[in-house]
Amino acid sequence: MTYSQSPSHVVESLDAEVFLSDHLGPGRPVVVRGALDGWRKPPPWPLEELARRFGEHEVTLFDTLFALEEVATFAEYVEEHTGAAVEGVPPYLRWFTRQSEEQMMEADAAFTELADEWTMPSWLPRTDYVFPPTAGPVDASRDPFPARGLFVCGRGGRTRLHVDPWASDACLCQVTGRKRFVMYAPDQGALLSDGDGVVDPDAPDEKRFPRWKDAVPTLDEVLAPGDAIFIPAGWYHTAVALDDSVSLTWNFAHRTHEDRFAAHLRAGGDRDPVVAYFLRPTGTS
Ligand SMILES: O=C(O)CCC(=O)C(=O)O
Ligand SMILES: [Fe+2]
Repeated sequence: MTYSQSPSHVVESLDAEVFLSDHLGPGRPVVVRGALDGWRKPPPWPLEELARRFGEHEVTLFDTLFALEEVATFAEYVEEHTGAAVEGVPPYLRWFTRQSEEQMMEADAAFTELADEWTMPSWLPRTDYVFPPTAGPVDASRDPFPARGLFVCGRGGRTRLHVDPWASDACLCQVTGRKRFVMYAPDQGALLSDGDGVVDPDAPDEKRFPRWKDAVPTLDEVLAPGDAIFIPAGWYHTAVALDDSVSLTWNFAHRTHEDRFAAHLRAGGDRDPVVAYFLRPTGTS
């Protein structure tokens, strides 16, 4: 019997050229161990310290997908939903920088304060994004990106299986705690989705998704503090925090995928408020 070595989805280091040719271009996920080495404030960032710094800020709490459930202060969240005593599935603190006109509770001030303490992994492109549109050098630690946020959840917090919007790729930096990530390739979609929704593998509706168990994940890995993961457009992914967790994340479309992003806009994607916000004519706010 012969078998070909499947390409590795977990690496100990990565350079920009290989990222472009093997991951960003073809749309292949990758976990990079130690990707956050060199941060001025090395992971893990203790939650208590973040609570001391940002405790008074109002933040948005979500369910296990993206439904806004509650507004609380950062300190209230850490107090009520993290630590040893917490049981069950806590709400999920997703604190986004500004990405639409109507957004509540933006994290911009906190990101400005944190800007010197972290940096985008070195293998990500510095220039030539189409979403947000930028020609010159950018760094997600300083510059706006869609869905750029500080994600905090107590142990057991999770994000249900989904595909990210905007035909966009994403990067997630795991800063504090361990997080299990499971990913399915886009071609598993016929098994995982009925067009209106996606199966929840933790509470599957077998009638609605009778063949979901035939879907095979490509990646099932535990991220540790200091790791980063690349989530290509169209990939199904779900995550669960194995410890109290802090992640930094953002979405983007790079010029490499300009045609795909343009097609998304033509198909009506330009009416999305986040897309409209980032593509608004310059000179307006
Ligand atoms: O880290 C997580 O919980 C998943 C994040 C994610 O996939 C998202 O926000 O789109
Ligand atoms: Fe996602």
